[in-house]
Amino acid sequence: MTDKAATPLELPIVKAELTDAPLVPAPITRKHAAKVVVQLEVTEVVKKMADGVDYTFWTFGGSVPGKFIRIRQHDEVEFHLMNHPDSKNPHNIDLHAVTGPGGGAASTFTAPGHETVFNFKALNPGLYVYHCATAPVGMHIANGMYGLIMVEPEEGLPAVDKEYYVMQGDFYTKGAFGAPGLQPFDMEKALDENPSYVVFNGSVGSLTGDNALTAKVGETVRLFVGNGGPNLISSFHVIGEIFDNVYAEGGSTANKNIQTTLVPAGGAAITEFKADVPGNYVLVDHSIFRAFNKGALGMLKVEGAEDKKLYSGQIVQKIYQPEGSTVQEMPMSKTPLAAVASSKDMRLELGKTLYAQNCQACHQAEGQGIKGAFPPLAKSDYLNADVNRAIGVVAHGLEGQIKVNGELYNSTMPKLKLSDEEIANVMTYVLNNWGNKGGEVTPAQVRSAQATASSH
Ligand code: HEC
Ligand SMILES: [Cu+2]
Repeated sequence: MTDKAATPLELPIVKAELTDAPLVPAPITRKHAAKVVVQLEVTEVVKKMADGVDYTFWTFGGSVPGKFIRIRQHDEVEFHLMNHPDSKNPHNIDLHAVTGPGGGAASTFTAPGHETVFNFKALNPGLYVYHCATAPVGMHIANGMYGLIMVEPEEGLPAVDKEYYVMQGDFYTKGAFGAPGLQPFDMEKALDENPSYVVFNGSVGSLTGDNALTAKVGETVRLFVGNGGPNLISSFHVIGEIFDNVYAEGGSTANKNIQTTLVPAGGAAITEFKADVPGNYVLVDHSIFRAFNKGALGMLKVEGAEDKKLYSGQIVQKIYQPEGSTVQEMPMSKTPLAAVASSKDMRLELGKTLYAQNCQACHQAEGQGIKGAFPPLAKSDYLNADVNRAIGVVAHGLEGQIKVNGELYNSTMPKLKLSDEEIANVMTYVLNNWGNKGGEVTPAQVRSAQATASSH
């Protein structure tokens, strides 16, 4: 083991601050180069992939993605890679910020219980991915061995109010999405590029509920976005925001006014925007089944005063009657042209379709919800304890904290444009499925539930 690193005397020595996602180290204020010492430890650990689902992750620093490293252009880095004695595999590191063979991989092959050291000079500024490059490389990456290193330009990055670290990855488990227990890696699915999970920051729900990112109205936000892959390209998007700047592929040129930015496997992007309007903003891979069905969904909560000029909220909801017929406000209790159920069976049938069209994207096909984002309707204690309250939720939408089956949710259910008849049908369907208590909801009950709900 070589431990003496030729330290040019003129450079001050700095120990790198390393952070776990979604946090990033403080911006660099130095106006000169330094000798930066990075100490990164590889561990193989069982952690949560999703509610009730565990996975043996291989990590740079204990979690996925690996520690965020922040240095300055022209810094000389003394890089230490330690592999924990409990590891079962050798590992190494390829940093895309390195100019040199294998990005460091050739110099860092490290057996369990060993440490390797190499030096490199950061020649180019930018946001770079690092990853393990030990064979089988795909498997090491698929198990979570990636992270980001930011090489700030000499002049630094423009100041912003909030900075966060978000990194996407695709995971291949023997069981399907949500199948419980400790899930082994599935090589066949990985070869087919058919992940069971696509997530931000290593697990389903890592950026939702209590883990949501936060900002205040008026603040500027910078997201350091990476994609570890191993296979998928991310169409990174924040629902309801426009990126003022995107440093595409982590480089030095800012594209302006971007809706969705492509983040390649083994690539990165820096996105910046101002939080102008309060509310919940959902981070997604806009290959949208990945977001709502495989986990690639996070949330940014923006708090502060509303500005109705920027965003009014819904101001009108009317019946639309073309061909010159008079347009009228929709009365709360009138059912427009929708089919009217004449029996409970018919209600169940109509409700099933309504559920698929209006609810399933969030609450999922079997009403199981998505942990941390969308509460379950299956065996929901919240629903079964008070059906009228649940009718109110569907009729008016819901914001604020609720507890469902012991889990807290603090999110937004939108107000849906459903008639009393439709609410009766979909609620009857929900109540008679997935272990719920049964019964029939009639349009009359929907009307009276709404009357009570709006009176407090
Ligand atoms: C865009 C996503 C979305 C859609 C679509 C949606 N919901 Fe929700 N729903 C939520 C969220 C989020 C909550 C929790 C709100 C909170 O945290 O305050 C919720 C809460 C609920 C609750 C109360 C909590 C529980 O689990 O019992 C019920 C009942 C409910 N929704 C029923 C429905 C029905 C029925 C539909 C379709 C007609 C529907 N939702 C459509 C997101 C959605
Ligand atoms: Cu490895």
